[in-house]
Amino acid sequence: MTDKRNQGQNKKQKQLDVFKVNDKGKALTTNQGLKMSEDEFSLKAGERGPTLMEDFHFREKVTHFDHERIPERVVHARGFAAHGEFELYEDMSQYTRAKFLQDTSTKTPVFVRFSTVNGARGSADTVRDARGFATKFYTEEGNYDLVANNIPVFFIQDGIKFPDVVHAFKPEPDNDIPQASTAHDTFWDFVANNQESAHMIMWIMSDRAIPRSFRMMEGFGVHTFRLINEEGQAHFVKFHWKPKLGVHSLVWDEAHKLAGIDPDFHRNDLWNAIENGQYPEFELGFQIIKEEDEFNMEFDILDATKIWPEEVVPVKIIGKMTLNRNVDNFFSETEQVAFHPGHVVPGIDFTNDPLLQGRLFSYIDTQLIRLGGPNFHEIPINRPVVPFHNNQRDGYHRQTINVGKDNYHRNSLAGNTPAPVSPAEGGYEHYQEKVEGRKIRARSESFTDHFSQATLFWNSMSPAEKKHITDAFSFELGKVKSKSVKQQSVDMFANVDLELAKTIAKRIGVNPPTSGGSNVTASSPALSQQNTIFIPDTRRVAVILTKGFHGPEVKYVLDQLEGANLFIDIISEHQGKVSGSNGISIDANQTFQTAKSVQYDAVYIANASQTNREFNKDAVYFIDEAFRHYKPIGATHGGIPALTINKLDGKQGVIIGKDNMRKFSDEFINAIALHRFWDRKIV
Ligand code: HDE
Repeated sequence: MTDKRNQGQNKKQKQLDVFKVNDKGKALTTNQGLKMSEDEFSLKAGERGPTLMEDFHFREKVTHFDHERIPERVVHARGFAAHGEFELYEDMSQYTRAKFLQDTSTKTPVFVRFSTVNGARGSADTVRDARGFATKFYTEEGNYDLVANNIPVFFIQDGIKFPDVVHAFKPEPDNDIPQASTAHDTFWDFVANNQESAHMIMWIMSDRAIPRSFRMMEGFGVHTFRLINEEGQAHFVKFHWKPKLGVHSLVWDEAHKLAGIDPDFHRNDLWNAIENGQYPEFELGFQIIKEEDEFNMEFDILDATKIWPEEVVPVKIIGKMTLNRNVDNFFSETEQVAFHPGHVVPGIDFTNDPLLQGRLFSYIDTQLIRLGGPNFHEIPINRPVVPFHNNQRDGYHRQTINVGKDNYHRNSLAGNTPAPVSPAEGGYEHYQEKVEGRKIRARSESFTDHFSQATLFWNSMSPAEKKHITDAFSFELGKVKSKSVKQQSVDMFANVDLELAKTIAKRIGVNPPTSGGSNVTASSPALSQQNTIFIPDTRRVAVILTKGFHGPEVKYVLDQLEGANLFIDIISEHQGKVSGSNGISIDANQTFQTAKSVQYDAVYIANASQTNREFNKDAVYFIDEAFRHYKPIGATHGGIPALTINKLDGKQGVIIGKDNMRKFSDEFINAIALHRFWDRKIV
């Protein structure tokens, strides 16, 4: 069984390996394979003369360079990806005939691209935004793409409005400001005048939009899809990814600062975790509704602004994805990967969700312009692991050499092949849904409740989460210049919660709404990050360590932290060797010039004595900032006085170790697992 699993997993890797080129140690050639004797000087008429047209090498090199860029994605331009594998926990044949969801003995290779939505390719990772979470499963029946987001609902209900919402959230067209941010007039004008966005906006203003890590995000297919089993029976399904590390976020001030200090924060985080063998894992879950229950929910299941509360429709966990290999080449793999919700396999089908229907048109269309023609499926990262055969021919950059003359269907020369095959032989057959109706441009009456689930979300938040949402609204609307847009927005969110709207109104200088409010009292605990998984694994700890530290005890603590799967950086007055007692020395890899507190989850002050004033000043700032971001802080021995200087003794989440290092390590690691201490009093 192990062999079979590994075969599945390695198949995509082997396919990609064929295309890998290692230029190291090789003679330099042109693209025609001609070895060149010179690559630094263009061909000139005389040493100080003009460059000659006949310099084919110069022209080839520069022309290729001039064409190195392809258009960035219209949305989701900034992304980062990794390879992995998917394994199934239990046979899902009761619901679907998809083979990769039936056979628990195979591992399906996957490629996952995480992304922000709004910003350009060079924007920062930590901006407030939804995150894309797109997975390509290279199955034995062809590629299946689950093109998901980390937020389970969307701004709009119909695909025809996508260009409008995207125009509104992108930088304003006159001056291209602001970058990668929704804190501007056109976005909020769109929101207030398209109130179907209310639920999505609550998520965007929440901590979900500033994730701590790609590894700590949920993924949601958003739309209702269909699963079809061997008997042709259909079930409605929503897809979920659940991270094994829990769902965690940054705080807004931290996200802001990280955008400058480490714009690649999420990239670094994912890359390093995989390089260090701490492979991110996500479990796949299904929420299933029977066909006959389509109209028994409080909302329309075709409406992409609605969730199915997990307490009403439980998420059944069916398998696990592990990301275990970084890409070899960002452009070839991450930039050229082409996802499409219409890449399905037998057993997975669509519904009439008008947003999904819009997507089914858009993705191929966008690849045509971005990847330069209809043969993007031949790019190595996009190739299925099974062969493809049809009568499609030619086009830009065609790679296959299709032999033979017969390139049309219904031929006799090739026995009418390639031939469609029956569902029993693996042929895809669309679900025969009965459809009836008049041609009409309209929204179904069942799509008009825009606020109940926005309030459900608000009701489900912890006090800290509610505060963050209120602050985020105040920030975003506080940046809006139009008083009318501010007022319209506040009035709109009075329909979600009157007190929330009043607080924002006061802060942004508009009239507090007097009417509104919601009579929805229900909540869904699954929506709160307070109820997620809390484990310390893979958190980053900054260790402040100066010479003269207590050798054995500090070493003991560091061993415990590493043993708990934590990543450690040692910050000292200089990089390199730092000496402690008992002849123990530790290598520092950071200084306060290279490391900032926002890059860490916790601080351990192992020793901060006997240092210069500059270092002390930086240490005070570093520790204070970590404290203000609610992070756990620990100190032992020569680190304890630093707590007193920062007035942190006895504060929540501040752990002191005097004699018992074992107890200290346990308490500190537990504190790290808790992520943040929201009830901490900060003055
Ligand atoms: Fe996309 N979306 N989208 N989208 N989307 C694209 O395709 C589009 C929507 C999502 O890492 C584009 O290759 C329309 C929902 C992800 O490469 C484009 C509509 C969800 C990615 C496109 C939506 C998504 C995209 C741009 C409304 C969550 C990045 C580049 C009808 C379920 C995939 C590209 C990657 C990318 C169109 C709405 C997720 C333009 C028309 C809802 C994760 O085709």
